[in-house]
Amino acid sequence: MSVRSSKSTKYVDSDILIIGGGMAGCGAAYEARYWGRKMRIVVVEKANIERSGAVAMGLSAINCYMGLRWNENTPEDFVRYTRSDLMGLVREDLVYDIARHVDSTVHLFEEWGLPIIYDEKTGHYKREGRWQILIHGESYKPIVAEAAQKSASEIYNRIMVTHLLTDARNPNRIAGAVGFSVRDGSFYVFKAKAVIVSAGGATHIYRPKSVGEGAGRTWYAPWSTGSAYALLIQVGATMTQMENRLVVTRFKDGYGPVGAWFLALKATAKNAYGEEYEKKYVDEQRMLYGNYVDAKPFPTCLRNDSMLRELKAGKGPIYIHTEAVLDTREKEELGWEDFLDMTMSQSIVWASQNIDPKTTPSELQTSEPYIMGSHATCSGAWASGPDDMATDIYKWGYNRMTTIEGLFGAGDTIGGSAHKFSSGSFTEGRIAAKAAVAYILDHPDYHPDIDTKMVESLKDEIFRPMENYNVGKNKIVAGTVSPLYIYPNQGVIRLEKIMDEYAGGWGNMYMTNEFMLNRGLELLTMLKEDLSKVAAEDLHQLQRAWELHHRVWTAEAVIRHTLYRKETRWPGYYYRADYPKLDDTNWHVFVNSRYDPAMKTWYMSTVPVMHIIG
Ligand code: SFD
Ligand code: AMP
Repeated sequence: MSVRSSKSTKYVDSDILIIGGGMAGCGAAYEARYWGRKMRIVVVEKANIERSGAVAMGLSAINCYMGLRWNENTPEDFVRYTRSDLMGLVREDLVYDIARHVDSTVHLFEEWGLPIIYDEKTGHYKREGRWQILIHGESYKPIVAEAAQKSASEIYNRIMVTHLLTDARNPNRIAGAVGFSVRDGSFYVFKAKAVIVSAGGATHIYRPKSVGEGAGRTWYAPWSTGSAYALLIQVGATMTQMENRLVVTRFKDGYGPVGAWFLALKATAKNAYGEEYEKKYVDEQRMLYGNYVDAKPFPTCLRNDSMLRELKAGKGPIYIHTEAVLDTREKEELGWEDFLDMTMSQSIVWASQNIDPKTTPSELQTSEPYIMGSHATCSGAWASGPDDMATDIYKWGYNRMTTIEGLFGAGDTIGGSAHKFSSGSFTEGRIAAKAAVAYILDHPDYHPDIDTKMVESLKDEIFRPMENYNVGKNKIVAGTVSPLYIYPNQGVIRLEKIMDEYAGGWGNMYMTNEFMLNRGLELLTMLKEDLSKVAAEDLHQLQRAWELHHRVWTAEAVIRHTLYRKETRWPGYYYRADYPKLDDTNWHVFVNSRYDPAMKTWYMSTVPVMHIIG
């Protein structure tokens, strides 16, 4: 009996289908229930919503909070900050929309039991930095998930969504999705009147710095596998800023975040000779990148750029001087809790390398690139903006609707709007869900029409890796090298090598050019051919196989976008050696792409960046 015929098919009907129960997905479920009281709201999650997504381990800060009730900031200020941090290019309508709503999300989190730290002197939330507040956040995700669990009609855990389904009568209209249970192997067909994709960002596209004992460790979650991008790209949704990959400065080896150390504890970073270096290269940077270097705070990518210049000059290692700031018990606790709440591996590295942060500085490094829409970066889907903010070119439908009718996105999925973080992603989920409810109410006669032949052929395709294994394993006596197939992990390693060497990974100091990108694309095309030969010995490996597919699609979009933008817009994230300057005359624009599934062709274009906030 073939593998596919041994797997039962289960149909699930919904009004709203939410794919991915992370921060944005939980926000979407909560808000969809508020507006769509009687609607059938279904969440499908590849892990278990209680501890899934980037916040699984917890967080020690909420990085997006305005403090409007205490007049701490305005949404306009936030747009200006985000814009200058992203070297001028953000969708200001989307950023503003999050800024004006995000505080109410944080207040809900507190009401639901998230311990937020207060400043005894002011009575306000204790600030880590201008936009960030401190939390005791080890249980952040279970607290937020509880609200989603109470709101959704049903939550399907351990189902990996592999493909979206468009309507049989209209290929530009969403109708559902398919996937499989990682536990019992059932094939699931979800029908929906509106779909919200909130499936997180992408790691392991580029070769990580962690190898050997630490293999697999990354700063952003290793289970962020690019589904949010691949699902959308394959049905023809327009994507934006996929070249804006994120590189973050992190504590070496454990990838501990730096925000609490720089902002709350006021630690400084110095080269091996004890010199501060961050502003050392400003004159050279201004010549190449213009007045963006004068922004306060100094943009995230330029902070990386300064560090990379210092390392190239042979002044490494770079140290963060934790020992100079942990002078009270309170600060010492804050430092340790920062990692114990959010990145335990960093505390483990300290313990295993005999580093006591009270006496010894720690090395910093820049990470491998990640693809995300929620941190200091804004890759993702091109989305319609809010009614009262968006200019005509940014508005063709409902808020946060992609260019596919009825298909919405939130969090890492949506491009053009950086610095959402956990709170902004949940908020964007709420915004998208409210719009999705309105969309359904405005189209009362719509019933999803699914092409059963297409669904059957997808079932074949989804279980093919297990079929490949059953047939091909007979050619192997021992080991993992087969003449007939590759394992998902072998595919990921090949992908990471291609991206690292040709598309501006850390192995090449984030440098690339047209020749390298074209060669990378060639090798990626060969990897794509081999995807039909991926083998999975069990359901876990089947999930890995589909995660590999999603990562490869994401990588292709990254290369195509990087090729198209002929300038170096975000030094420190990547450099086009053939266009080393930031070029505002020609490239003060968004780069958009669309893959046409019928023609199997990519189309690239640019869209103006409209400055709505002065
Ligand atoms: O300090 C499928 N983030 C931080 N945000 C903050 O507010 N404060 C911080 O302190 C932050 N830091 C930080 C952060 C993340 C990590 C990993 C660390 C430190 C170590 C960022 C936020 O976490 C991030 O912005 C949001 O979580 C983004 O939300 P969203 O919803 O876009 O992504 P998600 O939460 O990862 O959820 C995605 C979900 O989708 C599921 N999924 N389900 C079904 N089928 C598929 N094919 C699927 N593919 C994915 C996932 O399982 C997941 O549940 S600091 O470093 O900046
Ligand atoms: P990180 O821990 O690096 O993810 O950063 C957490 C938050 O602090 C993000 O909003 C960053 O943009 C911000 N941040 C981190 N380091 C600095 C810095 N040196 N100056 C200004 N903002 C920073």
